[in-house]
Amino acid sequence: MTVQNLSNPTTSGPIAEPPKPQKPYKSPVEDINEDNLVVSEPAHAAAGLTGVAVAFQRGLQQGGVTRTVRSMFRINQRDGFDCPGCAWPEPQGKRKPAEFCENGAKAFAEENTKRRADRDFWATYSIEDLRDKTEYWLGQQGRITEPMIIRPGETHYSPIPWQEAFDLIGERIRATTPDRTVYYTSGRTANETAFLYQLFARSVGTNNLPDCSNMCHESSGSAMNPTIGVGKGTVTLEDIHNAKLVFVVGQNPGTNHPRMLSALDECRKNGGKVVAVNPLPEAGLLNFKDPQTPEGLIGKGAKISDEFLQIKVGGDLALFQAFGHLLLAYEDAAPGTIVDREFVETRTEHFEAYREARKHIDWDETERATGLTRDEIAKVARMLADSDATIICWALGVTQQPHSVDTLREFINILLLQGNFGKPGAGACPVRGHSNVQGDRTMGIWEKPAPWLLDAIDKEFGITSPREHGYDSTECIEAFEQDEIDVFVSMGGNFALANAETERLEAGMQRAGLTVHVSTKPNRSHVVHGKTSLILPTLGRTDIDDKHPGGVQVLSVEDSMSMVHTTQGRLKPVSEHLLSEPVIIARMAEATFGPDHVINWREMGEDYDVIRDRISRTLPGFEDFNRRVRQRNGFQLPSPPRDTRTFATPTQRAQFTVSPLEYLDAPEGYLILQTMRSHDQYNTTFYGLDDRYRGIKNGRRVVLVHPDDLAELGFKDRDMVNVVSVFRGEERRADAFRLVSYPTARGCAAAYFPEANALVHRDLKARESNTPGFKAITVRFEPVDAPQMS
Ligand SMILES: Nc1nc2c(c(=O)[nH]1)N[C@H]1C(S)=C(S)[C@@H](COP(=O)(O)OP(=O)(O)OC[C@H]3O[C@@H](n4cnc5c(=O)[nH]c(N)nc54)[C@H](O)[C@@H]3O)O[C@H]1N2
Ligand SMILES: Nc1nc2c(c(=O)[nH]1)N[C@H]1C(S)=C(S)[C@@H](COP(=O)(O)OP(=O)(O)OC[C@H]3O[C@@H](n4cnc5c(=O)[nH]c(N)nc54)[C@H](O)[C@@H]3O)O[C@H]1N2
Ligand SMILES: [Mo]
Repeated sequence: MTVQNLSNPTTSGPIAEPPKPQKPYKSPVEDINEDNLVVSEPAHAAAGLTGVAVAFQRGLQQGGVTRTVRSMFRINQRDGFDCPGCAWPEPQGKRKPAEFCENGAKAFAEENTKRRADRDFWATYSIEDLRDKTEYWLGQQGRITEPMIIRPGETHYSPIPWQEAFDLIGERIRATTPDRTVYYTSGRTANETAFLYQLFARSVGTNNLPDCSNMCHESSGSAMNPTIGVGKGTVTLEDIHNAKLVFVVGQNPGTNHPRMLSALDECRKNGGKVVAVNPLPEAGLLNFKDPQTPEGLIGKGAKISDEFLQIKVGGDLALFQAFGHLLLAYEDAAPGTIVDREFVETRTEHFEAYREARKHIDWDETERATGLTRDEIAKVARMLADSDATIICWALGVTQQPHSVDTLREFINILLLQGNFGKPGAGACPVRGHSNVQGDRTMGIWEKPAPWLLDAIDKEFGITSPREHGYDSTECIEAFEQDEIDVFVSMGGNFALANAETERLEAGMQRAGLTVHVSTKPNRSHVVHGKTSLILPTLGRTDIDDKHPGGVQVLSVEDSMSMVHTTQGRLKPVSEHLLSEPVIIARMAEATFGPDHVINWREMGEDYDVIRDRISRTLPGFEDFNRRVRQRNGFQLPSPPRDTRTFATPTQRAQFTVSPLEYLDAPEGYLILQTMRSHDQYNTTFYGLDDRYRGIKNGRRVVLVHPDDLAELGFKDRDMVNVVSVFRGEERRADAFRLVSYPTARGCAAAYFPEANALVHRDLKARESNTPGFKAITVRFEPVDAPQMS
């Protein structure tokens, strides 16, 4: 295998002395100084010229002029790379010269950086030093350039040749039992990589395949699979353009899915209406300045939402139950005008139970749960009644709470009531996060695999996959703590920092025998590592993958609307020692199973067409994968609700469901805290310190609180506090945050992910999906004696 000679010949074996840097290493950035926090008025519109300017500036800082200009125009182009920014689909046919998005460009600039966390970096800083740094500082050091290892008793990571690293992994996996090994996946992982990775885990003999989806949209799948027979969205981009009414619930598209704003704008231009449901008046939900048009660059911008329901955190279940109540009341008043009877009778079940349950409503409690008035709710219920093509879009604002699955089932009820499946402009639209998180699940990254999937894998590859379910990401916290994990492999991501219960998880991870991090940049998980730890540096989306006998390789991804298409990097990698993810997996597998294994790993690492051929024989919807993925725009995976108004549930009918009312009610003196992303971060990677739309700059340890709540709790704007969460009588703490007076809904607060993750108890999670309750934290504030800010 040609990739074999990528082994780095210049490094040594175990060392006693800390390595010495060959040349002095200097960090390109200062770490965050929270005293420099600047707070200004929140913005009322997203994107526009500032966005373009910021994106190019970041690109130039990280990558230099040529790399920036050459590559920014290849984002989301037919022969270019898929934007690593988010999973929103690209418009087809009339694709603009560059579907430009500020945050997509920043994601790209981060990866495309010329900064290097090379061996001098690792020799300069000890683990103790690195543990004191913020994630911002760690990530800004740039791309990792060669495999690194730290062994028990050592203070620094030092280089290790690739083959030695693979041999060590193989040895450790063989030395333990399969159920004591875990394989985590972050959602940037491409289809072919994901397929190979799950095959590796199952060949070892475990379904321990936790993924970032467990912390993200797992609740969406848990609600949708049993009710409509699929765990994915049922709309296309065209549907968004043609809908009469689009809900955007619990989502901040101006920051996290900026290209979605173009689609909402188009929907409104076609006469559709948009309703935003959010505790925060997010800039992108209010107005949008389309950077693709001259007016958008300099003008005032277009309105995005026709109605904005400023809901209390956790109030969405109550809101959609109220919608159901009102729609049924309108139907009673004018039979045959609201409910799509033909659809309900022929395609669904349990409507009568639903109707019965929604007959009565306690308006006082509904108003308390939602923080909205009956009139505000009725106004939007009327819009629903008047629409014959409604789409509900949602994201994390409704997936990370104890009652999330109930909330999402209530969304499905509302859509079913009016027959909003399988017709133009209608359907369910969970808006995914990581650019290939949906594809990873399609490829079998799932700790609770369906039996048919394992049967198909076993038939194609001649292995016997284990049937027992594995750990999800939440269960791993406890498994680490109980010493039940010997080997933890991480395909991308930053498991320690992204998950709940930061302190206990970090302590737990350090008890594992071996942690393996396939990464592009330094992160927190690398420095709260297992007893022995490997960092394996890999190619990113934008890097060319050409060290193969057959030349350049392409990968593929699936977006939020089930479109599968290719992605291909063009840039010269920052180091000649990087390996692609499929090659890393193939070589780990070869080192684990030896060259005579029933699966020919080497062949798949060399030629991704071979992986695709085998996927096409294993997974439905991927027939003729190699040819179809190379067509213009790729291909769309089938969806029974969308394509044929059919539902692959046990009875072949969609299910109405009945859930009791539930919401988050903070006791006296407490607020409900949600955690969210700033405009200048990608999950645990911080691009910079400017949450521009919310007016928060140069600092991240802030808690946004309504001015009246601040006054009621006896605090002032900019007071320094420690945040204390309570869950089942247990407390968790996160120290030294500034309170910021902010127009959020009453009774709620907001802080940034991941600074606030330490507050999330591991049992605070969504029932049924196990997703951490990142948007459901009961907190109080303790005053800290600190100098007041000017
Ligand atoms: N630039 C950038 N893009 C990204 C990411 C990134 O970090 N940076 N992350 C990617 C990933 S992995 C994901 S999953 C997505 C995340 O995309 P989002 O879901 O938009 O991410 P969050 O920042 O968590 O925002 C959640 C929104 O829900 C609102 N919210 C909080 N609680 C509630 C509630 O109880 N009810 C309602 N109705 N709303 C609520 C918050 O005010 C906020 O506007 O974005 C993806 N895209
Ligand atoms: N409090 C709170 N916590 C949350 C959330 C929240 O809303 N609130 N959201 C949750 C959600 S939605 C998600 S998806 C998770 C995210 O969890 P993860 O996906 O685990 O975290 P990321 O921060 O996206 O991972 C960043 C790291 O990925 C590596 N990386 C980047 N690109 C590549 C690549 O191409 N290949 C490889 N191998 N590595 C790469 C880099 O080393 C980088 O440090 O966090 C969850 N945690
Ligand atoms: Mo996510």
